[in-house]
Amino acid sequence: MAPSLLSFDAKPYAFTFPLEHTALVIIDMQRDFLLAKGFGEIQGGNLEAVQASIAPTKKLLEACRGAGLTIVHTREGHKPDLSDCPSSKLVRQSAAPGNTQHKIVIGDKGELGRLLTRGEYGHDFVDELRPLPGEVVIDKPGKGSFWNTTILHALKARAITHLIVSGVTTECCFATTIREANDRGFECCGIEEATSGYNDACFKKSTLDMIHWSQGLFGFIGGLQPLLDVLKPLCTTRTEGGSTPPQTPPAFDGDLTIPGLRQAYRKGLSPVSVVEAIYDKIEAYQKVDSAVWIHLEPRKNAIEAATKLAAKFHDRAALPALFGVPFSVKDSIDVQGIPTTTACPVLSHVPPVSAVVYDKVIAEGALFIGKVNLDQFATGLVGCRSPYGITHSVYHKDYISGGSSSGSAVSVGANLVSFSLATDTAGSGRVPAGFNGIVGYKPTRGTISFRGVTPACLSLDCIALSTKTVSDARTLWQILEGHDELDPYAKPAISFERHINSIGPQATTFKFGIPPPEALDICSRPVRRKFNETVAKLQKIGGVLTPINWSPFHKAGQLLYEGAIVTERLASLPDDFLEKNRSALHPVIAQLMDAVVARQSSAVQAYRDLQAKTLYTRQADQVFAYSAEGVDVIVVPTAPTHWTIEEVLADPIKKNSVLGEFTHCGNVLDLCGVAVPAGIYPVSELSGKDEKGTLPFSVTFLSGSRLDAEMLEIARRFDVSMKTEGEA
Ligand code: TIU
Repeated sequence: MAPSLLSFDAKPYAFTFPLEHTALVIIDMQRDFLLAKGFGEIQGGNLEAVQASIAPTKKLLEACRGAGLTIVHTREGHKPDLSDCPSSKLVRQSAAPGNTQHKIVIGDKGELGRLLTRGEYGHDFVDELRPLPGEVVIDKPGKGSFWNTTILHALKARAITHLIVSGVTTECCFATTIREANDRGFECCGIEEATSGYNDACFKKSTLDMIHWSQGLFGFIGGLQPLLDVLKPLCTTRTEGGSTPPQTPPAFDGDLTIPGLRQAYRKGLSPVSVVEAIYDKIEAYQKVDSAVWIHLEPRKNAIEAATKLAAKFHDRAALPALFGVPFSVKDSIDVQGIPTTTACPVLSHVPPVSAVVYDKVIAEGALFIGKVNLDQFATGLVGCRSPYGITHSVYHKDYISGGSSSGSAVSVGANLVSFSLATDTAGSGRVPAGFNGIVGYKPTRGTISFRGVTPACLSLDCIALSTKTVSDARTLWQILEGHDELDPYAKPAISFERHINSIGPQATTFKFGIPPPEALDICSRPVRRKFNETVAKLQKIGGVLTPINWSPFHKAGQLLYEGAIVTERLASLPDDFLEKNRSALHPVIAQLMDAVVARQSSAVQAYRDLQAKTLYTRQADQVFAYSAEGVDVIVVPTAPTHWTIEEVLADPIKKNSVLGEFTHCGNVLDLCGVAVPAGIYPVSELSGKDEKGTLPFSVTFLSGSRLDAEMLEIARRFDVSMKTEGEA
């Protein structure tokens, strides 16, 4: 459970770092700084001095890659129009009286292209230190790496708290970056041989001494060899130049998690073997549940895609992040050339382009397997509202799969794919995850593009990710996140983020709130029991239970369906849609739509509801860590109970609404949330009948807008502790 700590000799004392929370940052190893005729030669000449760190940095990079550390490469430079280059940087030096050195400035044409200009030859990395796919590249306009870049967000997203820092130049960007990182809470250790500058004889010792002076004013400075010594035993890749005897490619062991597959692929597993194995499983599962898929790619197409992928990436040490990872897509998300039905065949359309999320995972090497079932129009939390059939929980054929992302959760829960692209408006990603023993993550709205997805309720819709583990959800989030200027609901890229705590409260303890006892009364007996166990488990892993104001969460949940806001569900449909298509709709959906029309909500009511939504959002903000009394997360049961299919069919609307008790507020209040498996309980405890079988229990972690990184880290710790230590 505790992260594996490594330690090596450094000044002013040994640098101790948690392997999975540490990144190697390589500063500005660009041609412009390291090669003749670049920007650096103009700055300081003495290329021999600055080039001294290339070979040691290469050794360091290989050791860190081998040990599986996060790798970050920074690159200094400017947009071609120089709009991000202040005059202080552009002309100060050239304006010096008597200047003969700075005859050309940033943006001017030199022999390696325009100096320090993005896209030019000189701006790019030297050949020895090129990034591999999946490594983070940060383009920075300043000397420090944190000004006007996404580096803090990228490091937080990966739960990084410790940095090993290298690169050029010692006196400039290396030192500035360590000072900036220190202010943001990172523990940094610079590596002496892996940094250099233009005037090392004069500056290097002083610069490094200043960093560790006074028992570590800004951080640590260590030597290369002691670090290599501690990393060496962790190396999982072949040493360069070493020959390996011919091996039989490993067989697929059934592990569909992203790191599990990655490891197997690196050892030579063929993606074709994975495709063959999962198609065998899919065919067998059709007999268990025939309602999972709306469109299944023919086996031969998937094999062809896997074959092409294997040929494209033959260097198994340099694979893209999702190489050969099979996935399904909720059938409200566009895939070019394949009908998007939204489980309503009359509305089906064949999209000319794919949704942004689909393109992004394909670009990282993921393998598309098919499109999966959902509650019609992504409306419902049950999985019983589709003309393509009713899916059931992977745990029990009589119990619902949950919805609306029913096929997404089942395809992951039944081990047919590694992940599914889904959506979540009122709980559609979280509830089915809970009913199938998987993770359902709903990031802060507007941080992943919604372009190419048929809306359910556009101003509240959100992409959701169905995965096996919290870590997989986090990996996908990092790939999918990004501002889409063509998505009107996209949030701007983050410019300000809270500091991190490398050894402080976030690393060891966290504060969490739960609903008050009366709010939990709605839960079934096993859900209450398992929830109490979860609270105890959270306390065991460092959670501090803290009282919260539950009222804004409860009221926001009610606002979703009991006010005027539900009318937005009609806003994405043509005005005469209901009259024309009523008979083609699923009867429960038709009944729901009729009820919305009958409500005749006025514009006055709609504005009152929007004002209430704003008020509750502000009140919920107060609950999270923005204020001193704030909690890091709220923890709720994902759903209050688990219905049978029969129970839902007998009372479809009421049974559905109960399920959203703890999810409805999520998008109304602009929260992020992740449902995580939290054990199982006997079916008999729920039904009261003497019967065999188990059902999954799930808790959801909720946090404030854009606090995804913090929330996922707490959820990940819980997920890992459940998997390694079992239940409380
Ligand atoms: N001028 C100088 O020595 N360095 C830089 O401008 N950038 C970095 O140090 N990378």
